[in-house]
Amino acid sequence: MLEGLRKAFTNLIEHFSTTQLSDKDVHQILDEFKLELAANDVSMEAADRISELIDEKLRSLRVPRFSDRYSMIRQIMIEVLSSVIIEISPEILFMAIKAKKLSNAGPYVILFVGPNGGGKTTTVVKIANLFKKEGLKPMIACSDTFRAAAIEQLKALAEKIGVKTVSQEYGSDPAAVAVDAINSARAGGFHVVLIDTAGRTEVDKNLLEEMRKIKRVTMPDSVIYVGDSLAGNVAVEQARQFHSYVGIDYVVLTKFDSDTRGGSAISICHAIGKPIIFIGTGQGLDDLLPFTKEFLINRLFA
Ligand SMILES: Nc1nc2c(ncn2[C@@H]2O[C@H](COP(=O)(O)OP(=O)(O)OP(=O)(O)O)[C@@H](O)[C@H]2O)c(=O)[nH]1
Ligand SMILES: [Mg+2]
Repeated sequence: MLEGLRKAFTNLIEHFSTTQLSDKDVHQILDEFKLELAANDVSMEAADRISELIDEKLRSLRVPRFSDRYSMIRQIMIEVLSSVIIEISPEILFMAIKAKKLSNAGPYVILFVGPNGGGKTTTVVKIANLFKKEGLKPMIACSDTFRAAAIEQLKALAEKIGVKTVSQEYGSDPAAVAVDAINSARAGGFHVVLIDTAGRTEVDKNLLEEMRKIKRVTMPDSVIYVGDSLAGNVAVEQARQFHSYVGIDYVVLTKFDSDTRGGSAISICHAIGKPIIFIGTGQGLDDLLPFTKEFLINRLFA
């Protein structure tokens, strides 16, 4: 995992810490570095920004005699990467849900959106499981009324963790299912409603419109975008489109356990300016980790 990115940064640190370089050399090395980033799913825009920041910091770097140039340069890379990645602690979300619970203003509503097969349904259940562990009462709305077997899949997973679901027939209005769930959650004293939706591609305007309608009708407290870390630059474009259509608050990146190149984490943050809250690390319902800058930095600069 992340081997390519790690190599790109390690090479760069070595180049800059062992040689006295002319401006031309610096530019050439940074150009090669950008290509390596791009080969590891970092978008060109994000790669440009990272190189620009590194260049700026290198220019103002003064290395005192006898000090360790290598670790100073390594520190620059860490600072640059930290400034591009956006993290948020799940605690913030837990606290927002608990605050709404205390104010008796009805359940906290979270709308999950994302492309086909990105991992929405699994992630909804993983997060509901976490909420349960936090002492909250979650309910799940089966608002994917579109894909064959979507409702059965969600119900079977929710049953494993003992979380209640609300569903209607296939083909029914996903917004109506969500409203139904919110009403029964309110009546039953549930604290949070997680709305699972059908996967859609960023080019399918009808489905994107439908997603907008679900948002308009349910007025969610948060919208979580579930993206596939393996989808590379496609994931970035998708996130951008979803963000412009519905507005995203948090990102979950799934399939981090697979052979991800890792760049999409950097690119998505850069493209939409929203934080990653969790990463999915497997198909099991406990395979979810809070996302932190340290997670990435430790793996890239260990
Ligand atoms: N390895 C791995 N597999 C995952 C992860 N998250 C989800 N999956 C798998 O990815 C596949 C698709 O997951 P779903 O949760 O059904 O994805 P979805 O976005 O709901 O799919 P649609 O409803 O068809 O759009 C399933 O086989 C999941 O088990 C993850 O973090 N790691
Ligand atoms: Mg699904």
